[in-house]
Amino acid sequence: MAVSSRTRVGIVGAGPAGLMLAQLLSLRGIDSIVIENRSREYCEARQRAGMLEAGTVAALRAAGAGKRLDAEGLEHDGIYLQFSGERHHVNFRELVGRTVTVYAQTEIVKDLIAARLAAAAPIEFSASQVSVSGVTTDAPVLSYVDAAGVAHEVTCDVIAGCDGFHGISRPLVPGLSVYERSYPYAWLGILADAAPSTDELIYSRHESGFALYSMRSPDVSRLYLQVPAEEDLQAWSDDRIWAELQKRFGLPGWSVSEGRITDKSITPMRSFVAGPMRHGRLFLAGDAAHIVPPCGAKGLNLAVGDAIVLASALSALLVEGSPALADDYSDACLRRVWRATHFSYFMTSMMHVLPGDPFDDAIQRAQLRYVTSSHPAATSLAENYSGYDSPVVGG
Ligand code: RFL
Ligand code: PHB
Repeated sequence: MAVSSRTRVGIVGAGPAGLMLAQLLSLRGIDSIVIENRSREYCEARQRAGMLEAGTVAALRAAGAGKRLDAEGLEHDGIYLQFSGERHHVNFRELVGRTVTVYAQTEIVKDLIAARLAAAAPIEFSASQVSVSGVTTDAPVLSYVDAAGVAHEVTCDVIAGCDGFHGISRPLVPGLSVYERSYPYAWLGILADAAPSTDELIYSRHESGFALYSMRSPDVSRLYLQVPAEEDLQAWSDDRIWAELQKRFGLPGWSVSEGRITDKSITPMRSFVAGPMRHGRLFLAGDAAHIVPPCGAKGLNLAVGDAIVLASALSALLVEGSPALADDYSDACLRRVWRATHFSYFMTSMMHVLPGDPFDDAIQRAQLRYVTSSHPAATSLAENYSGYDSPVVGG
């Protein structure tokens, strides 16, 4: 016999989308439960995003999760774009009056989990057999087996599918339209105990391939290399990685500072948008509905944006009995998602090298020349990178 309980919102997944939604609902006095199939340790250590739009920073502050972000986040005025042996700064603060902030997704997840636990609000890690039923009724059920092996059935008003790209929620939406693009390359990412030798991120297009210089703190660098899709991580010794990074970023008198590599992984690249993001009483948010390639740093920001829009929509629906925002949820999110999908595609296509394609090579360098020399073109890049049309908490 399963243990039965009731809450207003059942949230599947304790990534940024699910945790932010839970936090925003709790600030509005709406009860929820978060069910996660991985352990807390795993969720808090999973290396992913690092760059936050201005609107995401404001939203985390408004959600009461901005204290450590304000103390430890690294605020940047812009980014560097490097190509043909030149490095150009694109200054977002000057161009659009906004900045961006480096603060790792791992830290956001830790901060939001800590807030949830401090409020003694329900969150289950290491759950198994997670399933959702009855989403076209007004009492959908979230079922799972907890870490101790006890089965639970939680009757909810609404279910939020925040369970990432490989979750169980998206397949529950019938007649989904899917738009997809894969790219013939991947990113090899490393984390290194090395003080960054740059003050802001460098996106470098080199004839050997793209490279990104990012960071996590004044002592830790996060670096990425374009590698072929399906690349074998074993083919990349630490020495080979550093040599390739030095080559792709190197400028006369400047080099990458090296250190101990503490994490190494390969990420495939994909653009994916699925809609509608709602079926009955099931709402999808974040990577469960859309994926962007990481060049341009949009994925985490989109996930937080969905959570903000969904929290307002569910508050109107469940507290005021007004369905208008919930009915508009999918369209409102998809407008923002498609803008970011185009921007990520634009950045990815401009920066990555397709060997043996001289036309592509010339087009990319012409585009890079344009965005680093034309004020309107640089302004467009700055507007998109720093966050166009970000939703506002409580808005
Ligand atoms: P997540 O983070 O994948 O969280 C989903 C959670 O759901 C859990 N789950 C389940 N739980 C219960 N039952 C099930 N059946 C479940 N199935 C799955 C999972 O364990 C997980 O905890 O999705 P969410 O919340 O939508 O957040 C999305 C972001 O994580 C993602 O978009 C970003 O990390 C993308 N991304 C970046 N985004 C940025 O905005 N800026 C960046 O700088 C940036 N860099 C990156 C990135 C993603 C990367 N990788 C590895 C994909 C760099 C990389 C390398
Ligand atoms: C990161 O710091 O992990 C990062 C930053 C910018 C990107 C992608 C990833 O475009």
